[in-house]
Amino acid sequence: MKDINFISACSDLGVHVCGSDKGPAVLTSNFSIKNYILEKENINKSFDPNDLRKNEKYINNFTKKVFDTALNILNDNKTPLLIGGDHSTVIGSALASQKYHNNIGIIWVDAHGDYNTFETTKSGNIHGLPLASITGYKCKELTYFITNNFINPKNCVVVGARSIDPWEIGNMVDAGVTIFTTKDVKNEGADVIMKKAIDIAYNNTNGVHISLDLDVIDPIIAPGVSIPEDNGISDTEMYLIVDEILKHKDIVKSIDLVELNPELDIDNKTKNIALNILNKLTK
Ligand SMILES: [Mn+2]
Repeated sequence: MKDINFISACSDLGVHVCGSDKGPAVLTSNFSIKNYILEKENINKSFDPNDLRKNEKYINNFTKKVFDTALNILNDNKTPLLIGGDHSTVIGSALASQKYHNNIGIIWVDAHGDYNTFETTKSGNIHGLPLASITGYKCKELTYFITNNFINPKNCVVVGARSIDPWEIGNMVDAGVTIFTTKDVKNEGADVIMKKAIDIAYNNTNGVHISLDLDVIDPIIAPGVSIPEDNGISDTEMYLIVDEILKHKDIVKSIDLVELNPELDIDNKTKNIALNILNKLTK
């Protein structure tokens, strides 16, 4: 990890719940780190339950901006740290890292699999599709600006999952993604699971992209997320995951920290955990 530059990915277009677009401003205000602020377009966001491609066009426009920004940071010999925003915003950051470093793995720390496709999504919320998109598993519409330069799903590891749709798990098994559940983290230890994840993601690759979704943490501890899932990992376990990232600074090429929703947070609990994570990563 070289010098970090922030990308403020101020978009909540990937989910029907509003507010995660406000996350970056809340988290970056006290840092004196170069910060590329990307705003979503001023559109009427789709909330139509029958719309299974909600805000697709505008998410694609946003993804291309993130991709170009992350690539600029990498070309400048720096490390991009994207702050979301909902999880759909990282399609551009992960694929920029893949393009620049030419063959990387990815560790997706998340309560959800984010491995739906337009064929399997029931909500039409595109923040449920980014990992499939990044690993080139269908969803080609969401990566229209890139051809054949995706992260190999065999180098893709999900950590902390506890809410994966049955039709989504079929996609993950088909693609060859490795899944470590919340139970795995609790039983074996967050550090042990992260070491295993890094081994898989770094196997025959040039580095690893890390994507941290705050909803992996239990919503009693971190309530400020758009789609909370009960029985998550603790903040202590989250910090152990971050400490493992720091122990592997040489192979970690790019990072995301997403899904803080300040409008749903209680007593700044989630914000403070996110700030602790950012302080560790930028120290
Ligand atoms: Mn996610």
